[in-house]
Amino acid sequence: MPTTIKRLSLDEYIKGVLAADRIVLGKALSLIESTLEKDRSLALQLIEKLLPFTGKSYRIGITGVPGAGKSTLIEALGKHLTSLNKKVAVLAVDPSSKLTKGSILGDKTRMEELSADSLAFIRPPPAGGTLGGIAARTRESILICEAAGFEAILVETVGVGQTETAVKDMVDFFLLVMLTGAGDDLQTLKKGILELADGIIINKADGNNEANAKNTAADIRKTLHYFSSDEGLLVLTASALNKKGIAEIWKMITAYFEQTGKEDIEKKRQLQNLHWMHDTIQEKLYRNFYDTTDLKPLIKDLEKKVLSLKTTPINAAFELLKVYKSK
Ligand SMILES: Nc1nc2c(ncn2[C@@H]2O[C@H](COP(=O)(O)OP(=O)(O)OP(=O)(O)O)[C@@H](O)[C@H]2O)c(=O)[nH]1
Ligand SMILES: [Mg+2]
Repeated sequence: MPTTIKRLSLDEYIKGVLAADRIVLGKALSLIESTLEKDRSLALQLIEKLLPFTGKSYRIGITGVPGAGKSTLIEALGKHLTSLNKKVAVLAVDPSSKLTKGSILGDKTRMEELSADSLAFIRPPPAGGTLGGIAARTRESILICEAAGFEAILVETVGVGQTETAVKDMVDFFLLVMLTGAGDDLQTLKKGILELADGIIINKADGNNEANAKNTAADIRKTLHYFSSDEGLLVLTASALNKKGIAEIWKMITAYFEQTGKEDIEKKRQLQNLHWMHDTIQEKLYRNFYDTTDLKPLIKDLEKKVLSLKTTPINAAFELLKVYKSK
């Protein structure tokens, strides 16, 4: 692991990001992703300075089971946007991601076309760390990309419950990519995904699968009909691979922004900021608690007592918190 990474000065980061200098942008994102204390303080200063230049993008999250075609769809949607002369940044949240395997730049879908596009910027998911940590970094990365002038930020997430919720809480529009016949059609809907998704795409609607996909979409629409509060939720079919139905997806997203209105999007973002604040407190307190060296033996001791029923979990927790507070 490199011990000394050459960092730029705060001013160089600010100027470079605002000038949309890709090299500096990449370096700024590396700074954001760093967990070193001194990088953190520089990163926080950078975000503070760039804050006035943020907020002007469409923040879009894309979720779905592995292999649903999220990356392929992001590439197709990204290309559609760049064809409309819009600047697109792609980020990813994948807590399972290691340096060798990333969901967007691993040996799977590399988004080759979009990477070669001068209006697009693709950032592989940061490796490792807790979901809380990774989610916080992604929120910061969104702001940095906005300051660099990106008009649409597409965030790919792996389809794991907690990651979905974390990403939902940092975007304006949450798109669920589904497959037909994968056993995840109606079941997924029951799993509370309705509260998360702002739009649903039945992907791989091509070849023999096209009719099935259309049927699934119709079924889902029918199911949604029973949930009156979700009348606005749209269900479309697409083939990300053949770039079919992509313009319609963008129409669906922009219609959502128009219908919701600037004020309500702003309110949603303000609430998300509040959550962000509380998430940060939780994350910090949690790490601080478990990093407190003096507590470690007591934690071990009380763990044993809980296991052997010598104390209750609640009493053990209260005792530990009391000692922690007195530190
Ligand atoms: N036939 C067909 N295949 C597709 C379509 N979209 C994606 N695929 C294929 O499905 C496979 C998975 O696509 P990805 O875009 O990597 O899926 P993903 O959801 O990003 O997968 P993870 O990142 O692993 O979760 C690839 O082989 C794609 O070529 C589509 O519309 N039609
Ligand atoms: Mg992917």
